[in-house]
Amino acid sequence: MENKEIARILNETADLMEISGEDGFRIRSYRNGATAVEGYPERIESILADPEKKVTDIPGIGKGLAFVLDEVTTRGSCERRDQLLQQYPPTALEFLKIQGLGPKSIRTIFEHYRISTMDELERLAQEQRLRELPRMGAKLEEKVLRSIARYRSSVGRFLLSFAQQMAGELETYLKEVPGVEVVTAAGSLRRGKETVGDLDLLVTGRPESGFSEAAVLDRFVKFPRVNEVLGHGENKASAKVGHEGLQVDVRALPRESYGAALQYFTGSKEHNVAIRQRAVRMGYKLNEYGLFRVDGDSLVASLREEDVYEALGLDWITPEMRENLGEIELAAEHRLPRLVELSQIRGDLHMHTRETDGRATLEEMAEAAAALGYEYVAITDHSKALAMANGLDETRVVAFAAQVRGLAGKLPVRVFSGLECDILRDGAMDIAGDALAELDFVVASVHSHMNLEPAEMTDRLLRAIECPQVRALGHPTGRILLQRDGYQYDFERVVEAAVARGVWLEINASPERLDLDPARLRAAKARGARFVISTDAHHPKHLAHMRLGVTVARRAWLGPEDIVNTLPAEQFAAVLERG
Ligand code: DGT
Ligand code: CA
Ligand code: CA
Ligand code: ZN
Repeated sequence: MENKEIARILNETADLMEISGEDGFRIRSYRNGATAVEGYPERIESILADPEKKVTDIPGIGKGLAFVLDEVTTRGSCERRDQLLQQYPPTALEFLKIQGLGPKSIRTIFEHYRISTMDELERLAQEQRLRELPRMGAKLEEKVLRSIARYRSSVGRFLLSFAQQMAGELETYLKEVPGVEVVTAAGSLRRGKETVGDLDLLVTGRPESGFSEAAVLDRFVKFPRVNEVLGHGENKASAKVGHEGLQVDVRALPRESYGAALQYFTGSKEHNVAIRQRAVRMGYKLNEYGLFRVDGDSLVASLREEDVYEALGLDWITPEMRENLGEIELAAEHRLPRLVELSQIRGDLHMHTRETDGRATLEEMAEAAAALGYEYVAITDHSKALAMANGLDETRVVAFAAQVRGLAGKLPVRVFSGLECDILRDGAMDIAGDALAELDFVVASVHSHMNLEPAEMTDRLLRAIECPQVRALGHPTGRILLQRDGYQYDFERVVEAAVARGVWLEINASPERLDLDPARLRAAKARGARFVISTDAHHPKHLAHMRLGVTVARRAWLGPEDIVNTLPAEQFAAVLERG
């Protein structure tokens, strides 16, 4: 079990304890434990298994919690959590995912109403009965209703990065089956959608090298992480995988229809409907086995996906664009745009170090960036409003800028001194202008008061953009995928102001953000915005998330000219200099 998962269970237990009104001291010990575990560089599981090591040596882990960790890693729960789950409906944990409802409000609701399902909670809000409770009002009811809707559309979906990782493991595993040559993820994963409903894997090989459909599917259902087989036929098997329960559909296909199947199962449905209509207009019929001429039923194309598109008079369309948003028309006119590629990214402009809540030093981040082939990075630690993260105050900002000037030429990539400066509630910067002016690059972000009225949030962001040192707006909506909607504001107005002031919009590539989303990116590009793709790395390995940010940019049809950090270091520095 990963440390992150252990931390999640500890936090969940603390939430339940809070719902039941236990004393703050015990709750805090679980929460502190969760933080300690999540940030610990070594796997807790291996420490527990190693007789030479003690988990109680980790700061924040006492004897009591050591026992709990043992329970959690062996059976995924602990005694306290089990007891509390007996006392409250299991939906208590789901209620916690509803924005606006913390453990205290859930406790109040349970004290006054006997409800146990999400539908019942929704009804309470609709019937305006939440506002009868202490500290609750009409606004909360609205928020709860919105959040329940979002919750319903997110259950059963998974982060793209998680699905990709699972697809990678399955690919390695299935490639061991004799004769298997290709394992490809199709569906929303191949299109790079930010969240994935289920994983669609296509597998093929050549009979002469021993490939058999049945052998692939037999092996798939024995994958150690399969926990429930949903179906096992001749060409297709489905199973739930991992304790998260991601559904995986595996299709084993003959080599000769692979291209057609890939086209079909990549989708999107909307794209395929339009493609099939085009085929019909041209006297063809298209299905997962191939493109056929209607008169005579003869096969036109099926081996390669490109062949299918070509036979339909289309340039091959990259999967990220297959949403029927005009890409088919462009492909017919050979006018598809050139999209940005990972290899064109030359620097990363948002990352944290040990100075605040990152895990590595500036030097380590610079080395990791060099290993990825970058020319430059901006180190952007937090500002002082994030006291929990030990954010920088003016003195430390000025000292940091001087330190980076002193390092010039001594690191494997060019380092720009930066800051992720908090945007305060009223839109003022958390750091005084003269200190900001010492830095090369300031990205301004909202981390607090995310529930302001849209008009107030708009004014706040407009004011932040007015600050002369601000060069980029960090994670511009603040959304957390599957957990939290972005803050509400007049997006068009803020984009227009950003364009007027030359402030770039960030595509935050961390897997749970991917913020901005493709639809907003497209709207922003139409208004003339420029973008940076940044990872917000808190660890050297997070720098690899860049490819997720690039995928999002490609889904928005952005080209290298739209992305400022495709510029070579010299040119990028010149752009910063000009201000
Ligand atoms: P997801 O799994 O919800 O993230 O989204 P997709 O796009 O992966 O959808 P999924 O798994 O239902 O289907 C995979 C692809 O199969 C889909 O993108 C398009 C293709 N497909 C072609 N025809 C049909 C059809 O009639 N029904 C469905 N469900 N999919 C179809
Ligand atoms: Ca799918
Ligand atoms: Ca599917
Ligand atoms: Zn941030």
